[in-house]
Amino acid sequence: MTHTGSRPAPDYPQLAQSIKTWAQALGFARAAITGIDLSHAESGLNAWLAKGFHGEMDYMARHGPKRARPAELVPNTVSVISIFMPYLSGGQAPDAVLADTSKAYISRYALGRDYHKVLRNRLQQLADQIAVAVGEYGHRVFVDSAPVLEVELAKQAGLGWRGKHSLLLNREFGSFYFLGEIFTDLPLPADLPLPAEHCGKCTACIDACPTQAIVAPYQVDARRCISYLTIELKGAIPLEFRKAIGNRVYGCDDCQLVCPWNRFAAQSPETDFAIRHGLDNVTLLELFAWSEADFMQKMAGSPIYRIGYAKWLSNLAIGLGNAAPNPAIGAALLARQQDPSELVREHVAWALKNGGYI
Ligand code: B12
Ligand code: SF4
Ligand code: SF4
Repeated sequence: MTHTGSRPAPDYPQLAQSIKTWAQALGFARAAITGIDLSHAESGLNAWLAKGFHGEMDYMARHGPKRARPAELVPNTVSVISIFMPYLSGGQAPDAVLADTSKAYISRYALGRDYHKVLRNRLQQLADQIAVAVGEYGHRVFVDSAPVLEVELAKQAGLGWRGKHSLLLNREFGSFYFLGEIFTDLPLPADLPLPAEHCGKCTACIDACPTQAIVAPYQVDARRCISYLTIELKGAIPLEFRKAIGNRVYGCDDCQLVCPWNRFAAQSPETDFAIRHGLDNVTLLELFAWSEADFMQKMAGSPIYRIGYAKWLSNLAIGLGNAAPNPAIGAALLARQQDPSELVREHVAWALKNGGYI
């Protein structure tokens, strides 16, 4: 769609203000606007790709410079409306789960409904509301999966600064939120980036990373990141990372958990992110006992569904192999030694050995 309405041109500053108000009414913590110049970020993206930090995420390289050039991705784009939505939904204290080796630590963003759906629907509602005000206009909504430098766009829009872990954070909400955007052909007045960043001399996120994935401030080698290893990587998790993964079976939050700005991180008002199946505080053994049918049924609508049953069992096997030894764990691992999946068999074999069961 392009902006072809026959109505008089809107009052863009007023429209921008309305968009921010509508966004908050739709459950976004905040919305802000930026232009499309990301040329300053292109060299960083290229350097990251050149070092191979994207690992097997071929899609990160596939779109070439489009990732940093919004108007090449969606022709006629002149403005980007950037939003964020917090996802924390209470539950057991993360540190307590991480410290209990019998428990499964699931990244806090994945305890409820798949955010892609939640944010995309909500962004579409915002886009539709804009259409009511201005008539037909060009736009496209994005959440996560598109070839877009979302953190950089949000930073440019003044929604926060980039932490040394590379994520967006701000003083009011910390960093436990999702980002999304509407690309549009409406020439909305751009907001300014924040005047200052507030990491100072802190390096807590870099120091806390269990696998030393933050190889330098603002540089994450995805190949070392537990989020990549437990979610994105299709094949076997390299041996060198398995002990460090501990009981993190889906994603990792350590670099955010230690961040001083997350001490008062906002809880999400979204009921869609409410914790399902007690995933905030569940034992590895309980999850490992799920059949494939259980997995498909319980994880339907969750981001975890995307990794599939074999990857799920493999991740759990690593957790079990790292857990304090216990006969019930040994028995559960032995029972899956002949699993039809080669991936699962290999991780189970490692776990049996690492846990001292064979
Ligand atoms: C690929 C990806 C990943 C990869 C790589 C992470 C990464 N830092 O690049 C993996 C799988 C590891 C990952 C993990 C996570 N992710 Co992720 N991920 C993305 C995705 C799809 C693209 C990010 C991207 O463009 N990376 C490319 C690199 C180049 O970008 P960058 O790190 O921001 O680098 C910039 C600078 O730091 C600098 N730079 C980086 N490296 C280098 C190297 C050199 C040599 C130089 C000079 C400069 C430089 O240049 C770059 C351009 O400005 C975005 C969604 C999106 N479409 O943007 C979500 C996103 C960034 N992820 C998100 C989340 C929540 C996570 C996790 C917290 C999930 C979890 N709990 O497990 C972890 C956090 C790990 C971490 N510390 O980054 C959220 C972040 C929200 C926020 N508050 O910022 C996003 C925005 C998704 C969303 N829509 O909400 N993720
Ligand atoms: S832990 Fe420290 S360095 Fe890392 S993002 Fe937070 S304030 Fe910045
Ligand atoms: S998500 Fe975990 S593994 Fe990845 S950079 Fe942060 S602390 Fe390191």
